[in-house]
Amino acid sequence: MSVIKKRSASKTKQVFDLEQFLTSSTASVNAALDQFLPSEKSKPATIHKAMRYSLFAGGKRMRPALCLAAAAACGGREAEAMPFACAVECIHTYSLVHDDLPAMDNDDYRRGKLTNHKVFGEGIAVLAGDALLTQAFEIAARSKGWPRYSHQEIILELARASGSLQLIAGQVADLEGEGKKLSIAELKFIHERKTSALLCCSVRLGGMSANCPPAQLRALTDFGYHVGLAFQVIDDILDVTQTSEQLGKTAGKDVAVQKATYPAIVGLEKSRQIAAQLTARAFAALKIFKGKAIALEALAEFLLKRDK
Ligand code: GRG
Repeated sequence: MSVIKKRSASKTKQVFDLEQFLTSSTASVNAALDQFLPSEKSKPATIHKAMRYSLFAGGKRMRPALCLAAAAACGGREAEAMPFACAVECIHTYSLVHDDLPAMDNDDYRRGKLTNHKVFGEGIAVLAGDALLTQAFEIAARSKGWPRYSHQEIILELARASGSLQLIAGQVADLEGEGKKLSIAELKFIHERKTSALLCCSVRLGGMSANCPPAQLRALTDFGYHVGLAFQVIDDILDVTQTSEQLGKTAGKDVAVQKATYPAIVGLEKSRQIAAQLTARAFAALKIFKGKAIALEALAEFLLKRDK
């Protein structure tokens, strides 16, 4: 059953205009990122050009959207969640820039454009990634704190999600797993850290920006965790079913480097079932919002059905 608004949607069921939400949230996030980042002319211009090149290369802005949607579910305002929406996008973009480096995945295309190191060279790409990661913490530190959530907790949230026990842990396990036969449990360990941790952090920060009560934060954590896992299963499916043009990055890479993925271990059909089950778990977590989390529901549905 879809919650996303369609032309023929029934009048009785609550539906959500996700297209309008994404168009508007992407525009606001892009404008805010433009304000938060040093201008291209700031010296040395090369690093600021490189940071902006990848940040504004045309990502889907799913983490910011999840952050803003979580804030809305908790009755918060977009402006209060915006610094965190931008911070998570900076961390995400840093991880992509570094992931594409020759020492990692060695990719030539990302977000439909040449990768950062192909345009600016490896040294600047490493530094652009470093600077984007640091920028995220500066943005969060400049934001305001809330009665329930201090700056310390907010910074800790970002540090944990991007540190050596989460995002980096997932990347390390991913690199070390190449060419090896991994179990489903080992693959889940990678997905939880490489992908789910930052998506979950995005949702949690949205709730925290609305000063949400603990029960709502627990529900958002449950939602973010399952949506994050589903996101990576779908990403693995798209890698084998879509073209490089559709994805804006090299398709078929996982098979080429013998990466353990759900499609490789359980096949495409079972992978689709697993992604749908994870999304259903995410939906179930939103019950306590009693219909106020419709933007999150629509995003979870969209992420399950996405084709890029
Ligand atoms: C510290 C040297 C060094 C490297 C770290 C942590 C890391 C590199 C890489 C993270 C691993 C990674 C790229 C995980 C994949 C997550 C994922 C599915 C990304 C794609 O997200 P989308 O589809 O991308 O939202 P867009 O471009 O739309 O934002």
